Amino acid sequence: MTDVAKWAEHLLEAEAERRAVPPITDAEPGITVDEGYEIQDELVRRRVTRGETVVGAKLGLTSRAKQEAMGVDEPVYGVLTDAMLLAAEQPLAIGGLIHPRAEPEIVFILAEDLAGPGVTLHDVLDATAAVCGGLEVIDSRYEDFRFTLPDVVADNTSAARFVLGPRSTVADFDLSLVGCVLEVDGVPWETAAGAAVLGHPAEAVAR
Ligand code: 0L1
Ligand code: MG
Repeated sequence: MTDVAKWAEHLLEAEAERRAVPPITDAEPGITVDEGYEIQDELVRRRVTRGETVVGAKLGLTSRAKQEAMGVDEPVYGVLTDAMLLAAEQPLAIGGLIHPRAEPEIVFILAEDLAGPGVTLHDVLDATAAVCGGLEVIDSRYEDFRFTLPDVVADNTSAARFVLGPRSTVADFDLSLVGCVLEVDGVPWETAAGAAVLGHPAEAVAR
């Protein structure tokens, strides 16, 4: 039986001390994805106990490219709190993180809660008040971003910081056709389309 409290505390300490640690599965190879989520739940409970508020959820590993890069075969979800939210013009203090990476995201701002099973892409679009582009800063607590699926789930899917762009309504465009250009110092670095996210970004939310 996995010691959920021990591993949740271990990951929170690694974050607080800005110290990358070996993946949990190095010590406990048999840990399951469900146990990973139990550790994540405990970790989030501890964040809330220390004063943070849950403000949203994040989906990770939703594109085939990212799944292949990480050697996993299913999407994952994590929890976002107000302590992770950066204001649009706020510089990111890199020194507060271990080895941050940035990811462009499509963000859904929901007018009402969704509860499964059986949520469809159209249910998601109906429940959506607005969408916006966002940047997520992930910061795995594991050495060299080396992890298995249960590890990354336990680590709240590497959640660290996020920033939101201006809002639009879903009626304005087809999200599967939305283009994304990630620039570094004004130089285009990567491009993608909304369809890279399971065919349609709302499909990822529905799952
Ligand atoms: O948000 C993401 O897609 C990242 C999920 C966790 C995997 C990673 O740390 O790259
Ligand atoms: Mg992400």
